Amino acid sequence: MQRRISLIPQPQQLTAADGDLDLSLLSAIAAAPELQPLAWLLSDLLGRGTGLRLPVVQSTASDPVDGRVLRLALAGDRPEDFTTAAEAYRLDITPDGVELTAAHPAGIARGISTLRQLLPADALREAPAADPVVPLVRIADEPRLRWRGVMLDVVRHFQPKDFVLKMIDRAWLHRLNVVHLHLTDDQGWRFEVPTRPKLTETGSWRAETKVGHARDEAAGYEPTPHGGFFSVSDLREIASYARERHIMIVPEVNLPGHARAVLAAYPELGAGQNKPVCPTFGVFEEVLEPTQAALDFALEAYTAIAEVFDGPFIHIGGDEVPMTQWESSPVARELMEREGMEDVRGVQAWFTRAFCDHLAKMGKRVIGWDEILDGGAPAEAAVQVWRTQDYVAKALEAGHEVLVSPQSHVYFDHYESDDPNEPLRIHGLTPIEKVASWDPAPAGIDETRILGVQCQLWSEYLPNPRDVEYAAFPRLSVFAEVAWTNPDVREAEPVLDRLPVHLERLHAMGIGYRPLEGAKPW
Ligand code: TNX
Repeated sequence: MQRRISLIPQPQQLTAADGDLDLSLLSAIAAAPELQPLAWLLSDLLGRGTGLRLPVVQSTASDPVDGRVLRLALAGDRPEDFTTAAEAYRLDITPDGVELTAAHPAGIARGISTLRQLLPADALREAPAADPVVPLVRIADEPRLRWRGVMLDVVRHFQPKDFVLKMIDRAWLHRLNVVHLHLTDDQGWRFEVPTRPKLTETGSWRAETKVGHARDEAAGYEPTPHGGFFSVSDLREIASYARERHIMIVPEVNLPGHARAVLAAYPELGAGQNKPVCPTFGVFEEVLEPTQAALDFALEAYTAIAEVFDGPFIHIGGDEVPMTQWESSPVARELMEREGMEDVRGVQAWFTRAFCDHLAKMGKRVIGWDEILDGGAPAEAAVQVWRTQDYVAKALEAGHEVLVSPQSHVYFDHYESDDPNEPLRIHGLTPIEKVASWDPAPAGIDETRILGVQCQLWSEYLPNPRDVEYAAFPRLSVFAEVAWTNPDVREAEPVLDRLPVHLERLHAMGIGYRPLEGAKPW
């Protein structure tokens, strides 16, 4: 009997034949030498959910393996890293075996995700619960956009390392390729910098989280002490876990604003009075003073994080930087005079340029929130647009590449409906249908300058992994389709029709998603 094939994201080309292949009839996973790590990972995942133990053997095209196998092969000219071509793959499942072919290992990693979705949903469990059977299909696939990301805010509420690893896995299953970690903000500094111990001794902890609104008290939010951080070894583990799955981690060190945690630890770097790590949420006026000491600090923090994460991008933040402290700071005034700046926003631009120059020397590219445009930023910096669509045009005009992530469509910390049963959210309304109908690069935009798209999970009102999951899923699944699948293919079979089958996968993985029929009391 032929099962209905419901994949998310929908592959660009899929042809199904009648019948299934039982993977237990195969003798091995045969993989090119460079694909051995992915082959072992696949063998492990298959084994966990189905009990099948396929050995991994080494093979190249000139050294074929006899019998029926699950073959992972590299073919064709190798595309550059971080291109859509690098993530293209072909997956052929016939009665003779499985062939997964790509020109780059990243494409094999994406094809493995599709193969996992072709298994019964119960094969995604942690112990054997399904037969290793897949339908006969021929798939040729390649993403629409280069950058398909999800941002985790581990600052407003710290999210433990195990949860970060889980989210990397979930991103992988949805063929996303970026996990952006928001690591520093007013409410905490969340990673170890060995040369600056007070960042984690002082800056990672807040005495209490004050409820922000009267409604928060009604919802049961109690003022509680809160904190946590990732050690260098934690970061290394996250980095290699992501690397194995060909997921790029983009770490964000948000400066020169959102700096209350830095300044609680090192008040001498600030332009105002000493204050503790911030116990409330919002935008605060504390910023770094534009001194050599503050710049040295920032560059040290960027060096530390850039040494751990080997991806090409470092996020410098740069959002919501109030100018009030600089307006009244003699040091900032002197800088403005010296550099001939007419506008105080030039002070932020001064920081941005220094960050870009420093990171370029380390072989990294900078990305920042769209506020870096306000005072001007070097054209080689990429811009993550979150405010309005106008900033997409503005950034493109100024020569930047753009990551599209508008709060109007892909902020999953927003409400999902206006039902009073919805759990407390920061504000906003982003129902899943709105995500499903989103076109991130409408006609008229030069798509070659669009890096891609990213959804955000700000955690002011998502205090633990369970809340993050409920906010993220299944909106993230639908987002992944928007990011990967071409609009004409999306229209042919609407993603919302495929979602019920996909929810069985989320359930099998233990994800506490929000039910489609509406919020349940939480
Ligand atoms: C705006 S988006 C912020 C964050 C908040 C978020 C809440 C952005 C660059 N800044 O600091 O957490 O709204 O939705």
